Amino acid sequence: MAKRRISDQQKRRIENIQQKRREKASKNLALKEQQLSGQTLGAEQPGQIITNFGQSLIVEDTNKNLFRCVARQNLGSIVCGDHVIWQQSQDNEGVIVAVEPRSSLLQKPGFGGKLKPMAANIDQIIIVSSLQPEPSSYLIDRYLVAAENLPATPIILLNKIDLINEQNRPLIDSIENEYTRIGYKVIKASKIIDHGFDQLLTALKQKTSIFVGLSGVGKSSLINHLMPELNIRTGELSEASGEGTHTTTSSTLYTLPCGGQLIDSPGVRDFGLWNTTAEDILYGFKELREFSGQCKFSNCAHQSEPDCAILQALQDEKISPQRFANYRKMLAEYVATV
Ligand SMILES: Nc1nc2c(ncn2[C@@H]2O[C@H](COP(=O)(O)OP(=O)(O)OP(=O)(O)O)[C@@H](O)[C@H]2O)c(=O)[nH]1
Ligand SMILES: [Mg+2]
Ligand SMILES: [Zn+2]
Repeated sequence: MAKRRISDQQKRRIENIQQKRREKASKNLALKEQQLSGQTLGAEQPGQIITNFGQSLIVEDTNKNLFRCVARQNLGSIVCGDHVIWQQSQDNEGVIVAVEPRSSLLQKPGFGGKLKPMAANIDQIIIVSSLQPEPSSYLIDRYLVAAENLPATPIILLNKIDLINEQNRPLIDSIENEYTRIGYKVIKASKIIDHGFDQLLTALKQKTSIFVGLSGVGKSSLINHLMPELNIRTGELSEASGEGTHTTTSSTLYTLPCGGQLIDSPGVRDFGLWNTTAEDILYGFKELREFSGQCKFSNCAHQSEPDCAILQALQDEKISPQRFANYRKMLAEYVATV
């Protein structure tokens, strides 16, 4: 992936701006804390983070009411899906005083390669691809590596299938066949022809899932189609946050009528892996992982070693050449060779 080149001067300027913003934010927080300490706070109670707007976080209480909260300092980053302990300060406001331990934390590389937490306590990652923009098996495979290592169950969703035509049908069919063969659930969907939503709902039941994928693949549209009553909820959220219309700029958690929770995440232009080792990447290719235990050498790099079970499986067509090529490409891209 081409790295963006920025000059030292630009770097210093960006760092300066960020430092000023951090100072301003901590001043704001201190002020808010001062105001809060002057108020009587309600009893400590459990809640869940619905979304994080930076300075304010939206907490849902056990009665599904929403509260705009600030967090006490030193709680670290708090993200969508987090379970917290909070206290009410005013009518619709409160303060978060503790974060419960997480079962998982999904992160993505942010500016300058620093990992940015996206969402917590995820069971399933729904990798959304579409016909427009076109699906890429390399992107799907990078998301699969991230999901397998989290760990969370990945599901592949091919969206906008109303746009299937003679030219793109072979690509869609091959993606569907390939990933189904490996053992992943593949769901084809379209809001235009109302396809795939029963299958999607069944998969989402009783789980906490997150939609991830490129910008424009239709993640928010899928949620709107699943829950037509959502507009009310969106209005509620905007009101609680005071930030006006809610767009997909931060991850947001929705509770499904059938049980289960679904997080809409802002789309990305690309998805890279960070802090990834060769072991993580192999672990993320689950059909390759299964063969790797049978290699002759325990430290086999699966490149040209004798009696390599992965290379043998490739020859026997038990592993697809496309997946193997993506595995090698990912190693070359993300793991420095010594
Ligand atoms: N043809 C077709 N278009 C669709 C379908 N679903 C969504 N779209 C269109 O795709 C565009 C992007 O949809 P969004 O739902 O905003 O995409 P998103 O993934 O949430 O995008 P970000 O929030 O930027 O990540 C919109 O113009 C939708 O109308 C579909 O099933 N078929
Ligand atoms: Mg969206
Ligand atoms: Zn091997």
